Amino acid sequence: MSNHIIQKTQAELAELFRADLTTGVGRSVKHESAAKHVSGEATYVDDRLEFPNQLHVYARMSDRAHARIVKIDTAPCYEIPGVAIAITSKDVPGQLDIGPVVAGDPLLADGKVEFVGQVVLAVAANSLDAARKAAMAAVIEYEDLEPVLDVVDALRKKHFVLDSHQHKIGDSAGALAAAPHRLQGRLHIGGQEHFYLETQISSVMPTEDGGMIVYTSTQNATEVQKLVAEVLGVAMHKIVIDMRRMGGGFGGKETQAAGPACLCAVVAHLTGRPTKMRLPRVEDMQMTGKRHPFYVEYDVGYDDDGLLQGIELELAGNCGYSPDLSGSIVDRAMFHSDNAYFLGNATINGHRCKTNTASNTAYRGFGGPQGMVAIEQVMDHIARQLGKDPLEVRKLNYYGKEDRNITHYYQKVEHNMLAEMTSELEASSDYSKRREEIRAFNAQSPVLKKGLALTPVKFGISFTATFLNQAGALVHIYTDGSIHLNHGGTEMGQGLNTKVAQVVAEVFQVDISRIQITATNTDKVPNTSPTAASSGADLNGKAAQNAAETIKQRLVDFLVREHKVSAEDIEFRNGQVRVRDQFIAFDQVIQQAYFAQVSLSSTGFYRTPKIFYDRDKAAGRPFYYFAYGAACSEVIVDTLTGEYKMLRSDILHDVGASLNPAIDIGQVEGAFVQGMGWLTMEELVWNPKGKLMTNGPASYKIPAIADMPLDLRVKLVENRKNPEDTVFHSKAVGEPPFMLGIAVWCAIKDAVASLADYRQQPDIDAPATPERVLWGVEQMKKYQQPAKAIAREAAEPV
Ligand code: MTE
Ligand code: QUE
Ligand code: MOS
Repeated sequence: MSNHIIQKTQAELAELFRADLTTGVGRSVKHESAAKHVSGEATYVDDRLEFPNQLHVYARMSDRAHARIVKIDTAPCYEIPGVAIAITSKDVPGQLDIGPVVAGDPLLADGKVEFVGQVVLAVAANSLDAARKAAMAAVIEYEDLEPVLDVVDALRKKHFVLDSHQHKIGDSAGALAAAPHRLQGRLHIGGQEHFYLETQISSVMPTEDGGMIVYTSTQNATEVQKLVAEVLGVAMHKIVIDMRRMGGGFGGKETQAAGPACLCAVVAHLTGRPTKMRLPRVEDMQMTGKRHPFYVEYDVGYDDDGLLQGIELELAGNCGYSPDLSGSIVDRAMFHSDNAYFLGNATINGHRCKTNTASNTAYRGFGGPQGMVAIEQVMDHIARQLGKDPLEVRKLNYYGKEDRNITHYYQKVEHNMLAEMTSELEASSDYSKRREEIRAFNAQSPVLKKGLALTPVKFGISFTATFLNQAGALVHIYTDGSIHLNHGGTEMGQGLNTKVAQVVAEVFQVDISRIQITATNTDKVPNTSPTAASSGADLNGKAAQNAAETIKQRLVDFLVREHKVSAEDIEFRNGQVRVRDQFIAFDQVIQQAYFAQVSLSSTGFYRTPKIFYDRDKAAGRPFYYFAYGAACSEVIVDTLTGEYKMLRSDILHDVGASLNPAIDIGQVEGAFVQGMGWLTMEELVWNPKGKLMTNGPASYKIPAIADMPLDLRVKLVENRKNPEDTVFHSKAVGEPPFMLGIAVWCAIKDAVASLADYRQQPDIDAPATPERVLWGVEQMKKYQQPAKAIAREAAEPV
């Protein structure tokens, strides 16, 4: 090995040493792939050079919501030129079921279909076109069965995919009976399509010894590895998953990436040929699960001030046809049905309703948003009954610092920041002044009505399935001083790779350009948890820090021996190492260590401390800590059409000591807009036969630039480290700000409530589409004074 390193003088090195590292933690280092995202050079699975002799797979979907399969004839498929194979459930060599936690998801329909979009058979051909033609040529005969399409219907029939579960604290029945006031209500909360830009895709190459290498867009590499092994009936060590980046995941690639990967693997196994499958958008939208729609019933007791005395909640998640992750998702809805509020006496029942629709799955917030929408509806409802500003009722019910701080699952809420954050946001958003201005505006504006709402977010960080809170990493330093980094997390645009590289840069005190992050790969870091629950940086950052610290300690030990100094004499800083008063460039230290036979590679591991949860008792500390946020949103509603515009949103969000403020602000903005889209414009519509009609961008509307609040002000809480020992005292950011979007939904309801002098709660289910807003307007008109209604008609010529 020749020495290419340019020797610097001691004075030059000393000067470099004193300068600050610009790419460690806490700095707005740009996303590792930012330039490639913009130029189009970032490689996604479909951009990979194709393997010679590759097959394309196309799946034939069920067009029935519930039916027995009487006959499948694949003979006509083979009449299409270029067709290699048509497969049905009978052709799967190993296990057919790919359910992630419990069985229920057959890779290919097995004797029956349970939703429109379920995969019945798949065809592999030389071209996608031939595969599609052939798949459509197959003959499938059904005998229709009665479908269940409505969540309330499923709830009443106790048609569930998993057992119901209860969280209970105190005596809710007694508290409700004794409360000075009591009200009941019900609410439908819609689902949400993930609309990742890159649809589900996998490409599989058969290797030696019956193995497979799988390039796939997944948040959950180990799960895909396990399921591919299971459907092939081989050991996991035969299967390698490689995942460089996703074009968005949002929870939709936690379990649902496995289907295409397994179909490709089966085809590759049966034909010996490399195989690729990419779902066209309309099929992705019908085949894969979405956010769970929820139906909620509430019964609450409160006093004259609006302080909760007791609450009973029924949360019914529409899980679709199979369990998937619905056990944990409805649990998380239950865990977040307090949001920021001390419930006191509470009974919360969570139900997992089975309907004949695609199996609903993880989506940013993982059920938490649905639970929080329920309690925010309750806060609004109480405020309207008492004629109070909803913010007053919210603040009154916040968890306390010293008392009133036990959740309904017996975790104590520590380090609660919401009182201070709410005051700060109230001041910076000019809440009270604008509240007055809006009342005055509405009083003189007969058609256009403004609304305002300030809502909090408290989101529990950790997988509630405690065992998932672990991560691994692998760090190599090569002899030229360049660093190769791998960890168990996956990059989906959220900046995880950048953050983990910043952590390693910080430990070694080197520039981030020295660190190469490589694709997530199951033969480098095994047994990974899904990149989910917002914990990617918390878990993998700590694991990578652990690996880097191990190597650094070896370097220190070596320098101590070599230079006969003590460990305190050694300091790593900005690409240099100071050994007492001598400065050595980092790459030279690495070279010396190599020649001294020091290992320059290490794994790292991390498990979250302090957490435990006993689901049978529904008690414990499922969350390591909470992330907090608050949003204040103003909207204007046209009460003749139900249309509205977002005028302004002010956000204050807590990320502890940010690993990367630019990335974190991007996450807050993106999550807020995605949450707002869910609760306002994104509407899923099925026809009476259970077919999803909103199956493309023309009929399913996600927020675009014109839907942004005209004025959006995002601020991170400053100088507030996470009190827990998280990676450099940061906090998770991926999901919590999604729920800031609730402020927009509440502001729309506020504008409509102005029609009945803020004394009635309009029944506006989510999403608050213009149609629903208009119904809310009609409902409010019933409460208006007759004289006022006449005056209004006179004032508004039609
Ligand atoms: N940001 C982008 N750009 N794309 C995504 O798919 N997924 C979200 C969030 N932010 C997502 C995203 C979801 S659902 C989660 S759980 C977290 O990122 C996962 O990454 P993290 O744990 O590294 O924050
Ligand atoms: C949040 C999450 C997940 C979760 C729990 C959370 C999640 C997830 C699982 C899960 C649970 C049990 C399993 C499993 C996964 O739980 O994403 O494989 O056996 O996958 O609070 O995001
Ligand atoms: Mo996120 S829903 O936990 O992938």
